[in-house]
Amino acid sequence: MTFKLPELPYAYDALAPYMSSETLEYHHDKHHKAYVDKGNELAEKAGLAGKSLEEIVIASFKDKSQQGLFNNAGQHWNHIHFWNWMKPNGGGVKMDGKLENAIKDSFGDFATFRGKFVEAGLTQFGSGWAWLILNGEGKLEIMKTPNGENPLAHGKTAILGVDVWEHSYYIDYRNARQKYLEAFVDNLVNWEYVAELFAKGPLKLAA
Ligand code: MN3
Repeated sequence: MTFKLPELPYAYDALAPYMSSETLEYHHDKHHKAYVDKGNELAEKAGLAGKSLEEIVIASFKDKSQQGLFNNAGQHWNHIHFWNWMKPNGGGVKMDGKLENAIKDSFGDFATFRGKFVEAGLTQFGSGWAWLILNGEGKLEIMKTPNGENPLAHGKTAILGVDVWEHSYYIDYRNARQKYLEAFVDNLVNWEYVAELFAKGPLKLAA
């Protein structure tokens, strides 16, 4: 077994009213579990079962014959982080000073960052993710990707990401993706985890 479904780092009802226990039960117990199960099956078939998740994401993204494995491994990586990118009583502007400075330095002010992050999630047509990434020059940038794709596959360092697949918001927000994204930034983001990833610096990947 290469991939393992992690436990949620909080109770199913801990993120209400911004994300309901019904959403978390389906999203974690059904959707994430399906990526883990299918990913294990396909990693085994591809002879990659002994590799790390990061190695499998990168290798399967490069090899177009492994699209199915990439979709599931990418989504496994995305969701492991996504659960940690949220916490009860999260969001807002209170965060580590170095991270706060990097946001101001990169976007001008927090409101501009918030607007661009929400816009990226809103304009990702169909399923996908919006990201805050740390580039090699220490600046932060916004990125969006379709389906299971992520910054890691492109050799980039994600420090925050939000799932904009309908399964992440349709129970609580129906079609109002913007309201979901605003609630994510204002009430859910675990800035401690973002600061932890920011402090690690850009990914060092073997060439
Ligand atoms: Mn999802």
